[in-house]
Amino acid sequence: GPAPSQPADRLRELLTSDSLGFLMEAHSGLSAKIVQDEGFDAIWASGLSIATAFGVRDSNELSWTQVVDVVGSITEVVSTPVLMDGDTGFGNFNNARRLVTSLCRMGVAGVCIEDKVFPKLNSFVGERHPLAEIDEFCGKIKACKDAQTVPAFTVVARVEALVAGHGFGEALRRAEAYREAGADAVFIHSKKTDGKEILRFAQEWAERCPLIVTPTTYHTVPTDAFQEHGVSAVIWANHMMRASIAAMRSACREVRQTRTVTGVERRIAPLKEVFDLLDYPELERASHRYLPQR
Ligand code: SPV
Ligand code: MG
Repeated sequence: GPAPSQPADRLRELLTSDSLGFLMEAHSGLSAKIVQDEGFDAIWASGLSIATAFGVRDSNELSWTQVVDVVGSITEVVSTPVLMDGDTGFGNFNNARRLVTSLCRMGVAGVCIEDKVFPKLNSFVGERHPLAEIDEFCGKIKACKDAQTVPAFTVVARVEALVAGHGFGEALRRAEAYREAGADAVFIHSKKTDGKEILRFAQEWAERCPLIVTPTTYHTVPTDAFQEHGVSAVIWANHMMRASIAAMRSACREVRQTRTVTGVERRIAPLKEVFDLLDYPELERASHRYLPQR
């Protein structure tokens, strides 16, 4: 039959097809395996979630190689395409293109770079984050596109103008400049809760190139509205990490208070699930095949 398509091809297909695609966040091999098991189209390797899993802040407190190592531990164990949150590209055009060549070697499907300045701070913390100059960011996009060694690799340009309080016109102007610079898709971000500026942006954007949204603060907007406004993909950006904090907190507290694990036993994953998730049965079969049988 035909060769299986590569992750980069599948991410590109997800972004360019007529139906709305869904990316779920992962921040480790384990969380990526669960996302894949549950049938998501693609994985968002979230900067916030990866930093949080290390116990540090989403402000480039991890080195870029630490983040890339985590992304590599994800691509090693899943076949689902991975879109890496590349923050600002960890520096100027040169740092960003070095990132892209590393990701191409590792089988990562795409990278998202945002128009802020290094060191960035998470979009939901503080106000009026400084933005990159438009021409400087366009050069960064061009450098990334010129550096990719996998033809279908996707470079997403993330527009922070709305989050930084610069208004709608500035957001549109930047998105258009980034598209002209060669971005394969635009990620428009917002921290408003009603989602109105996102739907308005999508309407005005009118499918000039694939558009990605991240309904974290505006999660009550019905998902169908994104499809109806021509959005290509939705990222659930931090929900695996937040689910794990809630579960760990609750179990940890109960065990501490009751001095026994019996109470939490029925609501934590059984070890059988752990072993099935990591395919221990395959090791058993392989052992029969490759070890001398006595
Ligand atoms: C992330 O998941 O790290 C993101 C999305 O960049 S957000 O936290 O909404 O900025
Ligand atoms: Mg991020």
